[in-house]
Amino acid sequence: MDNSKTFWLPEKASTFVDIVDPAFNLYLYISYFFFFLIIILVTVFTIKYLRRRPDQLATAQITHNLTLELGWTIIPLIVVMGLFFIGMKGYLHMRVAPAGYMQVNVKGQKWAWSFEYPSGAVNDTLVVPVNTPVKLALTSRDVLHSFFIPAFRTKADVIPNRWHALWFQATRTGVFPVECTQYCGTNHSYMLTAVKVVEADAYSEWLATASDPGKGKTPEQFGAILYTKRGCSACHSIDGSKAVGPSWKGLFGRQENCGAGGMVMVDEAYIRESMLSPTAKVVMGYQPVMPVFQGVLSDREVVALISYIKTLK
Ligand code: HEC
Ligand SMILES: [Cu+2]
Repeated sequence: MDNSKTFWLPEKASTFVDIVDPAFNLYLYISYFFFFLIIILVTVFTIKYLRRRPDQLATAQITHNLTLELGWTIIPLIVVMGLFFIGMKGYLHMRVAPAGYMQVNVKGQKWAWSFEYPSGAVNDTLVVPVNTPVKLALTSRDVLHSFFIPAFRTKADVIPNRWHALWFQATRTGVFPVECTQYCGTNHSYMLTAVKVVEADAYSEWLATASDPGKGKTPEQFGAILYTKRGCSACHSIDGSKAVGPSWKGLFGRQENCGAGGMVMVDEAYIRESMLSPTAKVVMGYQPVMPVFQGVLSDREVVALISYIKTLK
C-alpha cells in the first residue's frame, strides 16, 4: 500500500484511513461533478440565451414546473442521505474503542502536551505500540485546545474540567506529527508534538525506562529532563532570552521584582512556590499565565527542577 500523502490528504498510518479517505474522496468527486456541471451549464446558457439584438424577444418566464421541482428536491435528498449514512457509520466506529485497548491520559496546557501512562510514566511525546488499539482520554489544564493526528485521521477537542476520548490503531511504525487545532494563545502555532509508533518489544522497553525517568540520574540531570518533559521549555529559556516567562539562566540568587509582592530573593522556597502556586508572586513585566503544578509535580520532581535551575548560572 502506498502510505505517502496525496494532494488532498496527509500520509496514512492508522486503520481509520480505510474509512475516512474513501468518504472524503466520494464527497470530493461529488463536489467536482456539481462544480463542473454548474460551470458548464452557466456558460452554455449564457451563450445560448444571450439577448443579441434589442428587438429580440426575451425567453418566456416559467414560474412553476412540478417535475423539475420534485427532481431537484428528491435527487439531492437521496445523495445527502447516502452521505449521511456513510459519515454516521464511520463516526460511530471512530467514537467507540474496541475491547482490549490500552489507555493513555493526555493533558493539554499552554503550549505543550503531556501523556500519562497507567504505569506512572509521563512523556511529552506519545509512544504507542503498532497494531494495538489505543484510547486517549484528553483534558486541558487551562484553555481550549484540540488534539489532531493527521496521519491517523482523528481529532478531538481538549477542554478544561472535562474528559474527551478518542482511539486509534496505528498500522505501521514511524513518527507522526500531532497538532493543536484550537487557537489557544501566543505560542499556539508551536504547540506541536508527535506520536511515535514502535514494535511491541521496543514499547515495553521504553515504558520500563519512562516509568522511572529519574532512575540512575542525579537530581540535576533529572531536572533537565523534566524541563522539556513537563513543558517548562514552552515558556522559559535557559540561555537568558526572554520568552513568555523569565529565563532560568542566572535565576537562582537573583533579586526579582514582584510588583506588589516586593523585591524577592530567588531561593529554593521561592522557586518551589513559583511552581506550585505561580500567582502568589508574579514577576514584574510578565502575565500570570503559568499553569499551576500543585498536584502535578511530585516532591522528587520539584527538588530535581530546583537543582537543575541552580546549575543554570
Ligand atoms: C504557559 C507558560 C509557562 C509554563 C508552561 C511554565 N511557566 Fe513558569 N512562569 C511563567 C510566567 C509568565 C512566569 C512569570 C510570572 C509569574 O511569576 O507567575 C513564570 C515564572 C516562573 C518562575 C519564577 C521565575 C522568576 O523569574 O522569578 C519559576 C521558578 C517557574 N516559572 C518555574 C516553572 C517550571 C518549573 C515550569 C515547568 C514545570 C514552568 N515554570 C512552566 C510561564 C510559564
Ligand atoms: Cu493549544
